[in-house]
Amino acid sequence: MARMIKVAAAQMGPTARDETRQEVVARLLELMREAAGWGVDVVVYPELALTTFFPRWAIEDEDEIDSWYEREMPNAATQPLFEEADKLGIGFHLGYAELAFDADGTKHRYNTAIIVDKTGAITGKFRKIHIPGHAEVLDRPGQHLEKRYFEVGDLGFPVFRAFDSLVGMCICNDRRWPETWRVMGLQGVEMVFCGYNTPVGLGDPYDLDALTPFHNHLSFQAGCYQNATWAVGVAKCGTEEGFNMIGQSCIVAPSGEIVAQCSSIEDEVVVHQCDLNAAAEYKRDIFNFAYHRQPQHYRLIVERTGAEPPAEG
Ligand code: ING
Repeated sequence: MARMIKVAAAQMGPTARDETRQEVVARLLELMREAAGWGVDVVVYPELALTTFFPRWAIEDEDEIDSWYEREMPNAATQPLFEEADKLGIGFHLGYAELAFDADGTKHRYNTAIIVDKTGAITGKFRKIHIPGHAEVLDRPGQHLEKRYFEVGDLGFPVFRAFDSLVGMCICNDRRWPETWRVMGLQGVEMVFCGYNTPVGLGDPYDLDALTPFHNHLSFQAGCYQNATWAVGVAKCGTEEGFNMIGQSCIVAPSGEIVAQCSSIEDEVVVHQCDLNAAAEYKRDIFNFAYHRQPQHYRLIVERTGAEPPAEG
């Protein structure tokens, strides 16, 4: 029996520094309604979808820094998104900057993403673990100061039951690290939502910049194939406040094939009907740990490294 989930990658073009949350949410609603017209089950938005990519600036004033974050979710600005999703009967994934407070009032800043189910309830939260860039301003054309603005996520890489599936999340740089995919893969993940804001032209060597689009898709395709999962990778892209960010939002199958891809660097929706059982085929066959990871396969590892095979059973 096929288990289908129709997903939309809701790519965003540039968001200006002075664009209000209300103006951004109006764009997100437009994308959601277009996706709903295709009959999707879930809409996936980018990383930091509510604001411009503010870590490109060294901001000193604490209140100004905090103005880029959400203190609660939903809130007045984002409530219309939850209401529209509930009305349309679809779920969504949203990336945003989260301000969180401990019981003793200690403040924490995270690069966060949530899964909202078809009833408008938040059924999953993830906080970005691989925080790229720098904490200090470097002598280069553009800055990438995420280490200045976000703590390392403290929620691990959980996999949630959602949309009749096992769904995980990662954010941007997380997708480049094999551990990200493997930790979710070992939990049986079938669908990964990943938003990204990937700048180029900040002053890295040209050969690195030129390969950024290739490395973007390579990360998704390898992660999906080696962990037998679908993924939806969604960009905020285009020339945002003078700096370029890549698009190429994509939907990737457990085979590693890109089955849908945005062709613009603007707000754009692409959709795909994903057969979740396609992931199951790979888990049952080529990536069947129980069947293929046999003790005798450890022989070479043991001979070459002296490593002890795992205890039997
Ligand atoms: N951005 C980038 C990313 O990992 C980057 C940082 C750009 C790393 C290009 C390597 C090459 O896609 C975020 N926000 O993580």
